[in-house]
Amino acid sequence: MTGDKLSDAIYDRNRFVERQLNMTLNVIKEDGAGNKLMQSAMSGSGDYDLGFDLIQSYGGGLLQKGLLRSYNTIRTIDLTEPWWDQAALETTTVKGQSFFGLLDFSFDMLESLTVLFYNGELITEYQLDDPYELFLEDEWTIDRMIGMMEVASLDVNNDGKYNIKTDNFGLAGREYWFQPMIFTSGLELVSWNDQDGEFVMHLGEERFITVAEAIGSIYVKGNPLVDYSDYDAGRIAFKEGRVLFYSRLLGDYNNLRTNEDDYGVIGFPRYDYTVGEARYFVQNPDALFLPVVVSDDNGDGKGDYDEIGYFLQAVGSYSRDVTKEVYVENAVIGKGMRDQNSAEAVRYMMAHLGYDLNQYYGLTSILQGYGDSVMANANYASKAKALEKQFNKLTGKIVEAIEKAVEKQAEYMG
Ligand SMILES: [Ca+2]
Ligand SMILES: [Ca+2]
Repeated sequence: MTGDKLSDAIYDRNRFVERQLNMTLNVIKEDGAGNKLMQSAMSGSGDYDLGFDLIQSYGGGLLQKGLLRSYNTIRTIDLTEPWWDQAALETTTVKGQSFFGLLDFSFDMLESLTVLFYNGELITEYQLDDPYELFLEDEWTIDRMIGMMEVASLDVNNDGKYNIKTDNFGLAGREYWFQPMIFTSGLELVSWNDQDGEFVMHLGEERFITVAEAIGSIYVKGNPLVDYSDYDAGRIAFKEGRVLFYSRLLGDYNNLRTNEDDYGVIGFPRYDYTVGEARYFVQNPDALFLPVVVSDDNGDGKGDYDEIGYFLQAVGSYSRDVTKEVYVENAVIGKGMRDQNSAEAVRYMMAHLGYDLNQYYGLTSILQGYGDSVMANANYASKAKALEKQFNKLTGKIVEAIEKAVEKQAEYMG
């Protein structure tokens, strides 16, 4: 027992599940989990039953090498149970297969949620609208945020230049591939079309370009209201009360606890309220990965997939009922975010998570192309055209890899 409520709750959970299932959880912490899992699966040694690492370290590599098994094939798992993240399943399931284990287990998808911290003292000082009130009134838009950023930006030392180390900014922090406001605006850069059996890139579509241009008007190179060139300096500037909005992951509240200013947490704003439901972007979370070869500890001559399934169902169910609430109350509400409104905003975001297929399937060049257009705030349609061939080639390979995986998995299904 460590005295930390969340650690204790996770410890209790693991012991409970071990007793219930008469099993022992052997957790090995080492760097490069993806590589270890790959070696284990390729050699057939089955040293690991599950891997846990960033999704970007698996989707492009292990999946395409045919070394991952989808959770849909495990007889003892019911993916419709609520502890499996239904938004993640809906977004990342391709050809009926889901390879990404995002369930109530570690809460890393909550830690990796992109949010805006805001400085409450600056809101008061400049007599700005409270972002939470705007959010409640369905008026929390990109335009409103830009208006507030304009008020809060100031060339403090009056040298005609904006420097994150000396001046005041509307927004600092990380840009997360310029994705958060795509998601809050009800859009996504890439999706899977199950009917046509293909991935679709939305970069060149009219509504997407309209929203991307609004995002680009914030992040375009040279905009004095914003600095995302130096994350450390941005954090310091926010702590020093020189930044109105600070863009980070929810888990970063740990770094802000010494902040003497009053601060709140809000989701990114959306383009407008006419189309689509807002979702809140989860940046490259850790997930559980199931290799194509696992151990046979009970010696029945078959890989222990059924047993792994029992484990995931038990750990997911217990986490959802007990551990998740400890996480929310202890970590999110208890210390970092004093304001009850922030806690409410966070709860809303947690119920509307958004996941990006580019990160799951290794389509980094597509993200890069979109990012380049945002930084220039131009050429969206021509960039989409230029990327089309590459996109079709890359995604064609993914579809092939998944089809191969389905064939291999049939052995287990019998
Ligand atoms: Ca200056
Ligand atoms: Ca077995």
